[in-house]
Amino acid sequence: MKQAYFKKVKFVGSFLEAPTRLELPQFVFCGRSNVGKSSLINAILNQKIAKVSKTPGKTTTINVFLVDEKFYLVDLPGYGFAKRSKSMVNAWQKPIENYLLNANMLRLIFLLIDTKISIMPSDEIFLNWLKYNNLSTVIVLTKIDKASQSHLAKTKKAIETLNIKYIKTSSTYHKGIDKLAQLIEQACDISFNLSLFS
Ligand SMILES: Nc1nc2c(ncn2[C@@H]2O[C@H](COP(=O)(O)OP(=O)(O)O)[C@@H](O)[C@H]2O)c(=O)[nH]1
Ligand SMILES: [Mg+2]
Repeated sequence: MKQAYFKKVKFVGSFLEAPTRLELPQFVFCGRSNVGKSSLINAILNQKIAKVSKTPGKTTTINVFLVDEKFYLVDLPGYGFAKRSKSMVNAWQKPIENYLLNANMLRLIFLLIDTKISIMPSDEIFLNWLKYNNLSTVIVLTKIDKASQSHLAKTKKAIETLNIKYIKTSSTYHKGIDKLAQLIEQACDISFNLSLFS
């Protein structure tokens, strides 16, 4: 059932470089363009606050939302959009890397994967980078409503070899959103241990 998990949401702003020194816990959403980041944020917050677009590669800034004056959700620009010039792809990396490595209150990184498309080379590169830098990552499988059973089985198999926790979601049908909201809520606590979350 659809319900509001969080009450008060404030759009902090769009940034070219995310503020690394924030005083509250931060949760980051990243993944390839069009994977469903903005839709997922809207589903979690139960309002249309993040822009959803049919054209991939629209969000090129870092959008920050403050929730219940308790934590921040950070919507990163999508990567792996072929129509962008190579220099844009490189320009994406530096400020993001800088932010992820220096954010003082970063709690979890949600890496979104389209269930039907599965893990692409750009996701793999990014996942390796996250692992190398010891950043707590949870995979969010998106658009499960669009994936067949065989797509889902194939994608699950690919993820299980990575040994990373994952949550299956559909923003359209509000599936898995409660679990994600719960995870965010729990991970605000400094003593939270991701390996114990199920
Ligand atoms: N069927 C389906 N479509 C979705 C879902 N989530 C997002 N989309 C669609 O996927 C497209 C890209 O979504 P968006 O949230 O803008 O992706 P972003 O580029 O990662 O922020 C839009 O056309 C959305 O309507 C979902 O759960 N199910
Ligand atoms: Mg977006």
